[in-house]
This record gives sequence, structure tokens and C-alpha cells, in this order.
Amino acid sequence: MLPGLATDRCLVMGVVNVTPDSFSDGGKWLDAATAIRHGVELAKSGADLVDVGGESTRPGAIRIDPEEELRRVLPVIEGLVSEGVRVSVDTMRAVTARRALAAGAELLNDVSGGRADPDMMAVAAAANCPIVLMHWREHSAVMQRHTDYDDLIADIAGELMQQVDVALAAGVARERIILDPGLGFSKTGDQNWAVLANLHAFTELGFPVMLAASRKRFLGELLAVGDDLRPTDEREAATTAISALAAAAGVWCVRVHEPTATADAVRVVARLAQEQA
Ligand code: PMM
Repeated sequence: MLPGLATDRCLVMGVVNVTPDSFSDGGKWLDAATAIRHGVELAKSGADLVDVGGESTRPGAIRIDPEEELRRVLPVIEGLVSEGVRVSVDTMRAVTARRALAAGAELLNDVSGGRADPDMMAVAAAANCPIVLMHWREHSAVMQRHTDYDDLIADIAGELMQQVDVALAAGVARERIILDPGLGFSKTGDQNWAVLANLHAFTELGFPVMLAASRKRFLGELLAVGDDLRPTDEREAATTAISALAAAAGVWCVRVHEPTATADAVRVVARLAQEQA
């Protein structure tokens, strides 16, 4: 999928959100030089690749202009690539995807699964690059109004497979497709837990699976004291636990904000799997 990266264990993707408002790290890496430094640190801490995003997808988030998204992500991608860091781009826009690939990004991470921009699949097909299709129903401003499912797991899997069909019809090679059930996107906390309890339903679809639980609200709720959610930067141990469980369930890549512990956890899981083989 990505030449040179490990194939004997779950991969670790670090996150650099070049945004003022992401729930987890918003505002911390808005300046390009700071973002690049942080991305390099993530790689040193064990991230196999670093995901650069310029548009927050937190629940309720309002969209930004395409020009602003490009202004945020391109210098960071260029800077990281020149430092030898492997980069993916987190975008729902074909124009951003195209420019990011030209700047050296190697993987498209589209949280809308190709639904937000009808040209996205054509960009992936033309570049013949890997693309993450995440389960997505609506933009962040309204996504939490779309949490009704007849059968949660079957519906998510079915909706993902519809996007696989769209990708294949647009010329994306089957072996370039990665699926992600999209924790927190049009899903309640309980629904996230049900997804985690049924990861096999996604790994069995025949595509590599990506998972991003890192610091999400449902972890803050799990670890709340009374009405006080556990703060985002104190959800690392829970994030690492999920990374280990995801790796053991056969997930291809976990996307985290702080890779150190997750990088160790996926190696523990790989070593155990070797012993059990
Ligand atoms: N979640 C966020 C952003 N990008 N990409 C994928 N593939 N899967 C996700 O669940 C996902 C994502 C949420 O925001 P964050 O960058 O603050 O974690």
C-alpha cells in the first residue's frame, strides 16, 4: 500500500491539524513552521506517516474556503516532505488533494469517503494513490442529526461499500482503497462503542481498515468525573488501549495525536500475533 512502511504490524499515523478549532489540537500548530516542527516530532515519536489537515471536522464545525485550506496545508506538507516525513492529507476537496499530492503527500484521507466532492475519486484514480474512504453522512455542522440507523454495523458497512463502488467506477484500483468506520461522525458515543465491538465486520470487507479514536469525546465521556469530561490531553492512555485492541483486531492503521505509546502498543500486538501464528 505504501512502499517502505512496515507490513508486519499495524501502522501509526500522527496528526497535525493546521486549524484554529480542532477539538484535540486546534490552534496549536497554525503557524507553518510550528506545524512542521510538530510533524517531525511525531515521526520521531513513532508515527509512520503524518496526516496534515487544514479544515476542522469537529461536530458543528463550519467549512472554510478552499484557498484558506490550501494556504494552511501546502507549506506544511512541503516542509514535512523535505524533512523526509511520509505525509497524508486530510481533506474533502479534490483541489486540495491534487495540490497536496503534487507537494509530496502519498495518501488521501477523505473523511467524506468521496461524498463531499464528486471529483475526489478522479484525483485518486489519476494519481493511483491510496485513499481512505471514511463512513460519512453529512457535513460536521449537521452530522450529529444523522445518527439513525436500522442496523448500525450493517448500515455503516453497506454505506462504505457504496462508496467503494463509486471509487471503482471512477477508476480507483481496488488495492488502493482503505476503509474507516468513522468514529464520531454521525455516531453517538454508544454507537462508537458498538463499532469498536464489531471491528471484524469492517476488516472482513476485504480492504485495509483505518481507525481514529484518538482523544475523541466518547473517551472523555467514559472517563468523566461527574459532569466533567476528561480533558482532551488526558485521554492518551484510553487512546492507547484502543490502538492495541484495534491492532489485535487486524486494523491496518491507527490515527493518533501522540504516537509514542501507540507505536509501542502496535509492536506488542505484532509480536504476540507472531507467537500465536
Ligand atoms: N477523525 C478526525 C479527523 N480525520 N480521518 C479519518 N480517516 N478517520 C477519522 O475518524 C478522523 C479523520 C477528527 O478530528 P481530529 O483530527 O481532531 O482527530
